[in-house]
Amino acid sequence: MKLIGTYRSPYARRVAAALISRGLPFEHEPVNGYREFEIASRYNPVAKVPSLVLDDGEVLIDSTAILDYLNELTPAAPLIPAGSAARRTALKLAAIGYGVCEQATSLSFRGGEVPETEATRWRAQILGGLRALDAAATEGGPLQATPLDAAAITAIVAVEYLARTNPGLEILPAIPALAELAVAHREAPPFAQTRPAA
Ligand SMILES: N[C@@H](CCC(=O)N[C@@H](CS)C(=O)NCC(=O)O)C(=O)O
Repeated sequence: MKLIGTYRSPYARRVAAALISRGLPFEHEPVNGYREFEIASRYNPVAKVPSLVLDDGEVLIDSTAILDYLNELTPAAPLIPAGSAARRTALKLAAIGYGVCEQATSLSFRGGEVPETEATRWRAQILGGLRALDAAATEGGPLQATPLDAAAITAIVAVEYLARTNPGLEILPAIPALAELAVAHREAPPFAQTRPAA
C-alpha cells in the first residue's frame, strides 16, 4: 500500500497512525494537497489528500473511507468496533475529531480575514468538539479502549493538530482527560513516527 499525503494533513496523519498502530506496512508519498495540485489530482479527481493506493492499483480516497477499509483488514483489532452501538459511538467520536480539525484549519488559515463573529463561532465549534471528546476520554469512556480505535486516533491527532496550528488557543486546561490521553500516547509509534515538524 502507498499512502499519499503529508502528515501536516490531520486526515492523512490519522490514516498513517492507524496503519502503524495495526502493523500494516506502507510506503508514504508526502504530497501537500494545497500546494501540489497536479500530483494530488493524479490520485484523487478533487485533488485532496489522503489517498491510499492498494497493491493492485486501486485507489481509495477520503480518510473516513480509508479507515473503514483498514478496519476490514484488522478484524482481530478493529479500528471501528463491531456491534451496532459501539460502532455508532466510534463513528460519532471520529466525526467530532474530524470536525475539530476542519474548524482548526479554518481558524488558522482564515481566522485573521473573517469577521470576528465567524472566528468566534469556529472557536466555539472547536471547544464544543473537544469537550465532547474529553467526556469520552475519562476513565472507562470509549476513547480509553485499547488498542486505540479510529475515534481515539483521530482525537489525539486533532488535539496535536490544534496545538500546532492554533498555539494561542490554550485550550488544554479545559480538556484534562483528552490532554492526558494525548500525552500518554505521545511517544507511541503511531504518533511519534507521524508527527510533522513544528
Ligand atoms: N474529507 C477528506 C478531506 C481531505 C482534505 O481536506 N485534505 C486537505 C489537506 S488537510 C487537502 O488536500 N486540501 C486540498 C484542497 O482543498 O485544495 C478526508 O477526510 O480525507
